Amino acid sequence: MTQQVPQSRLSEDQLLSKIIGMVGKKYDEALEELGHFNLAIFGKTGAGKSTLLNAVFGENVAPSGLGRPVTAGLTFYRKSESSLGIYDSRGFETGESAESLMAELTDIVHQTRQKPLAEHIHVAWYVVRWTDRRMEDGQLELIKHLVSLRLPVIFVLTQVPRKNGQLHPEAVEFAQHIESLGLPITPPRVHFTNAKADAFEGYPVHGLHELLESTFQVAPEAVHAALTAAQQIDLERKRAAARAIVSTAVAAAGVIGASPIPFSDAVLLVPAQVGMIAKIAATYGLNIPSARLGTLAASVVMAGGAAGIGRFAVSGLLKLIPGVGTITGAAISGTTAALLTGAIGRGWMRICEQILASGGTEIQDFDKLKEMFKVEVERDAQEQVTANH
Ligand SMILES: Nc1nc2c(ncn2[C@@H]2O[C@H](COP(=O)(O)OP(=O)(O)O)[C@@H](O)[C@H]2O)c(=O)[nH]1
Ligand SMILES: [Mg+2]
Repeated sequence: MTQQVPQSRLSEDQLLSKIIGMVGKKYDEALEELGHFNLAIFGKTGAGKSTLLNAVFGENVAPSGLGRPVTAGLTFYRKSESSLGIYDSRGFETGESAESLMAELTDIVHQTRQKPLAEHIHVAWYVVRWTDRRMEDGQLELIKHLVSLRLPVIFVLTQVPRKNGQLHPEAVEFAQHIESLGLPITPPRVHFTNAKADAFEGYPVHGLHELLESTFQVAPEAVHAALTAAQQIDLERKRAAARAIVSTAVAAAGVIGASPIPFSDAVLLVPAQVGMIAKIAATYGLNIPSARLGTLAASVVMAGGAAGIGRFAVSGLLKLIPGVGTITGAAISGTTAALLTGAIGRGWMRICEQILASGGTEIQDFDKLKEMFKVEVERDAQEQVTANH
C-alpha cells in the first residue's frame, strides 16, 4: 500500500526551521526524562573538591561564584541543560561550622525527599587531602551524620602521588588508619585519587574511574542514566546508552516503513529521527543549550538525513540496495527506513563524541561536522547493505 503524496509541501527553509524547533523541544524532553544525578561534596578548603569535580564531570562544573547558595554552608550548582546537580560545601572547616552545616543538611535532605527522586541528594563524597594525615573529630561526626541521613558516603583521599604504579606509602598508611576507624562508608574502603597530573613530579591522574564505579554502585538505579550523561570519563557507558537509543529508533522506523512510504514522503521519518538525535545528545551530556542544539543537529544531521532525503541520503542509499535501483516511483520500505535511521543514529554518535573530545570547540565548525557526518552515514549504510546481501 502506498500513500498519497500530499499536495502542499513545505519549502526547504520552512522545513529546516521546523526541525530546529523540533530538535530543541525533543532535547528538552530528553533532558527532563534523564532527570538528575545530585552529588554532595564535603571537605576542607583546598582539599581538591573543585579539581576532582571538574576531572570527573568536565570543566567548570563548579565555577566559583556561579552557584545558588541554598544555605550559609552549602552552594548548589546545576546548569539548565545538565543532568548533574552539585551541593558544594564551600569553605567548610571543622569545629562550630560543622554543627550548623549538619543542621542545614538535615533540612535539605528532608525537604528534597518530599520531591521526586531527581531532586534528592543521591551520593556524598567525603574528600580529604592525604597530607592532612589525621582525621578530626568534627570530620568523623559529619560522616556519621551523613550516613544517619541515609546518604551513601564515599571516602576520597585526594592529591595522592603515584609513581611506577605505586601509591605513596604514607597515603596508604593514612587510608589504613581511616579504614580501621570503622566508619560507615560505602564501599568500606578509602579511594585514592589524583585529579590533576603533576608534570614536575611526574605524578599521573589516577583513581577517577574507580571512584566513578563506586558512585554508580551506591547511586539508585533510577539515576544511572543521569550519571552516565553527567560523567565525562567513561565514554563506553555513554556509547552503550546511545546504542540502546538507536536500536529503539531503528525498530520504530521499521514499523513506520512497514507500509511503504512514497519516496518523497520520507519526511515522515523526521520526528522519530529527531527524537533519537535529541536523546543521544542528552545521553552524551553535551551540555548545549537547546536552541543551539537545534541549529547544530538540523544543520549537521538533517541536511543529510530524512529532511534532505532527496539529496544524498536516500538517493545514495537506494542505489546501494540491490533491487531498488531507480528512484522514480521507489518507496521507502521498512528495511530502508531502519537502515537509514541506524546510519543516522551512529553517524550522530560520532559527531557527539567529536564534540565531547574537542571540549565543545567543534561546535563552531558546522561544515566540518557536516562532512564528517555524511561520510559516516554513507560508510555505515554501505556496511549494513553489504552485511545484508
Ligand atoms: N596535583 C594536584 N593538584 C591538585 C589536585 N586537587 C587539587 N589540586 C590543587 O590544589 C588546590 C586546591 O584545589 P581546589 O580543587 O580548588 O580545592 P577545593 O577548595 O577543595 O575546591 C588547587 O591549586 C589545585 O590545583 C590534585 O588531585 N592533584
Ligand atoms: Mg572549590
